[in-house]
Amino acid sequence: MSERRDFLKKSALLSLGTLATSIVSAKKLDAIENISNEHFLLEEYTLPALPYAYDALEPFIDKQTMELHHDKHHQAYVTNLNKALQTTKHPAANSLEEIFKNMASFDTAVRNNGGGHYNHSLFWTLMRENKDAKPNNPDGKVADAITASFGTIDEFKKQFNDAGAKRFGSGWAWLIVENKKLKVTSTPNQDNPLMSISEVKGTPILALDVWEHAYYLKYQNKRADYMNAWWNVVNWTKVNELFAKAE
Ligand code: MN3
Repeated sequence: MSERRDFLKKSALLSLGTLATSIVSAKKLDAIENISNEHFLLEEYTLPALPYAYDALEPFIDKQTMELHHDKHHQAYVTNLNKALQTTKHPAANSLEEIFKNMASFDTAVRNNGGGHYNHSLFWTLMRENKDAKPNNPDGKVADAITASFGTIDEFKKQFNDAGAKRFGSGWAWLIVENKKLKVTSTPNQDNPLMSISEVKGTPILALDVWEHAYYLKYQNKRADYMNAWWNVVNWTKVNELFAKAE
């Protein structure tokens, strides 16, 4: 039993007040535990499967990087998030969205690993195979919105690449929707624009991981080369889906 469940069970027992614990039947204990489960038991987060094979993003993002990035790095965020939440008693701890809205009242482990889990889960879905290196420009409504906000697609890409390049150390570049407007921004570490503590807030519709673990095996210190290559595998269908929901 987790510490949290144990704590809740003890609280439930205490709330019975005058009833001595010795006369609470096993059946009642079960009932108390079920109530606790229903209302308080936190979700265990799990690693989502990649929506494609590890080598699907070749030659732009290599198989070994994808294996390590997904199976080791993302898995570690999931494991450590579950661990950190076991001892968290905050009433908003039941969903990542609620946690992000109340980010300042959670500890660093929840912030880093909750962000890590959310950001990577989103990131995998924002890429797709493009083995023949076909031109992969934005299409649909998001293309119109990008042109309206940034002038041209190239200007948008330039601003996005700048956001990634100028993020010192580890972090993410983002395209977000805020008050029906598109904005490019970046965050440090595993922060994201949904977090209350984020300098620029909004709903992410495109995300790029610029941590060294995302590119170092293939691109070494050349983050700009990785970012340029990444545009080939952006899943604009998914970006359009997120844009439609965020508008
Ligand atoms: Mn990463």
